[in-house]
Amino acid sequence: MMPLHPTESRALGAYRERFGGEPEVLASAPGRVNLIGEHTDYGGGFVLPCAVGRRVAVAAGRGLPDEPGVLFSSDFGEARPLQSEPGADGGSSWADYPRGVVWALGEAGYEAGGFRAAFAGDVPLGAGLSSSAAVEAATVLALDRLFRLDLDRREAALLCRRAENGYVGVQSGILDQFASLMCREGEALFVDCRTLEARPVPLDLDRANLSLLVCDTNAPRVLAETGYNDRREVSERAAKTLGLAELRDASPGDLERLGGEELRRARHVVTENARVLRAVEALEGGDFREFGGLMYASHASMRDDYEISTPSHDAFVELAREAGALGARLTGGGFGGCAISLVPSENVDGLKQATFSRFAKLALPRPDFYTFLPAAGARVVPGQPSGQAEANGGA
Ligand code: GAF
Repeated sequence: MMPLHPTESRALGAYRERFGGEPEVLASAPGRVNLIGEHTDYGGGFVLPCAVGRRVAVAAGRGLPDEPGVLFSSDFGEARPLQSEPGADGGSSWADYPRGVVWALGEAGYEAGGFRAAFAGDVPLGAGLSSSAAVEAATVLALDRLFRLDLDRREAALLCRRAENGYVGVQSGILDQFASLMCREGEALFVDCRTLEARPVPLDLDRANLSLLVCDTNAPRVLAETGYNDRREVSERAAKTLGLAELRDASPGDLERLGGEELRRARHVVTENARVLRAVEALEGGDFREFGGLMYASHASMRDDYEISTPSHDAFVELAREAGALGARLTGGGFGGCAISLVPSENVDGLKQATFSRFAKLALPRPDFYTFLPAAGARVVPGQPSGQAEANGGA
């Protein structure tokens, strides 16, 4: 049997302990960082994420006939009924993500019956590393296997987004679900969010002696949801002003026809899409310096034009520059959460220490750090009774 990720072992143990017996399927899915291409997905643009080594795992089985479905979280130590309305647990609940997947499957005409499931995860929560997409992606893979739905990965990602938009009520794009389901170890994934065509891009950081250092700023994400929805609305309005279906189709020349907030938001999106295309070329040519420069430019655009950065993000990006990082930027939806940097490996400790002391001086929350290598996407673990499968490649 292939080695299990710690979250997979925990989900398996939790299933045995909670429900007795063996699960029929064990699946897991990673969190992600987006390397470049922020707030471009919902305008049909380009993104370049990679998966990280933190995952959410689920062990599941069909249970007894007529048994009401149960969702158990080993991290929260609590069980929730599968059948429930969104928000029924009192505010937002981790259980709404798997429930949302079941709902989305039903809406799309797939029959997933009752099941029992135990979850375990180590993707930091609410840090902008897509813990929710990881729950959705692991759930959809497990249900695909359990009920023989025969979904392909694109379809699975679209169902997860539907769960997020229609059940959980967050108007996100396709970036996170796509990354969690489609990324592969040692690679980034270039995604055209309009056509949903995706191709791997090499990201051999070890060979270049570079580290992907992630700084979780721990900045409170107070405006995250309203700010996100507002940015989306304004950028969709800017497309309308230009008579375009999506901002993806706007050219730099079009920007002259916009003013004020619409101009700033659209300028970020137009220049960011162009940066993603150049970033892919840079990585394909092994030019990390060029790639890093694009990361810095992307951050400036998010700070000045999209206005989704925070003092913590800006301080970290400047410290990264001082520490000789090739690039650094906010990653994810913004208004808090993580920043990333591409740093010569020998400079990682120095950058961490400098950040701790500068943040303390500026009275900013103390950050957490992770160093990631591009990790594998979602998988069903082979060796479980109904899981003859494969890592990423066929759901
Ligand atoms: C969040 C959303 F969920 C994504 O769809 C994407 O828009 C991202 O913010 C910003 O690039 O992670």
